[in-house]
Amino acid sequence: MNVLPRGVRHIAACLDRDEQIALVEEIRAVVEAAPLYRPEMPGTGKPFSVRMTNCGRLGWVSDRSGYRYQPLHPATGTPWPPIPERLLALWRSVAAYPHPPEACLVNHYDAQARLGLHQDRDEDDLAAPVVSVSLGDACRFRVGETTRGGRTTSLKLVSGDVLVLGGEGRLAYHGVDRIYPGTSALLRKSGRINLTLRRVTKPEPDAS
Ligand code: MD6
Ligand code: FE
Repeated sequence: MNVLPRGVRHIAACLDRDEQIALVEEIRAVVEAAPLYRPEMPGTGKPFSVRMTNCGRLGWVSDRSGYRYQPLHPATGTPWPPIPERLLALWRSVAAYPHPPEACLVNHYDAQARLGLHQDRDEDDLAAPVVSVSLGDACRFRVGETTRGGRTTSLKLVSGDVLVLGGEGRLAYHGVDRIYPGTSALLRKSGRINLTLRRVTKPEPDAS
């Protein structure tokens, strides 16, 4: 039995099948307005194997000049579509944080795609957790400590699972080792979608 690092919470089967179906439809509409594109590694420009887009006021992007949040889609130049209400409701129920998320990164994995170990640290407000939702094919997810090279443990994330990185786990290293193709029939084609909800800016001190 794997013990997850402190602050890392795996909520298995958080979304039932009907909720997953409804969410996939909402994400389809997001992707129609803001097409998936392939980000590039800062510096080298090496393409990611994962394709990405965003919804929310801000979106996370990566290109040769670095990682950042920005209000416009890098290819279309238009604002990201809004975060679906269903995801805002999920955030309210699991984030234990009194302000709404501002960004939702949409990651799309085909059977070969991977995501290397990384920390999510491009946000100004590290008091807020990152909340992620898995849809479609299962994956092997790896999560470790807050230092690179620390101990890691892996878990299988399946469609409908939610993972929360908060508190002491907010800066835990994590990544996706592999996809298990054909393990879900949720999406029309095989593949995996992961949605990560983030608060980016620090709220005004007196606002709630
Ligand atoms: C993924 N997830 O599951 C990638 N980041 O495809 C992440 O990078 C992630 O699941 C922060 C918090 C939760 C996550
Ligand atoms: Fe991440």
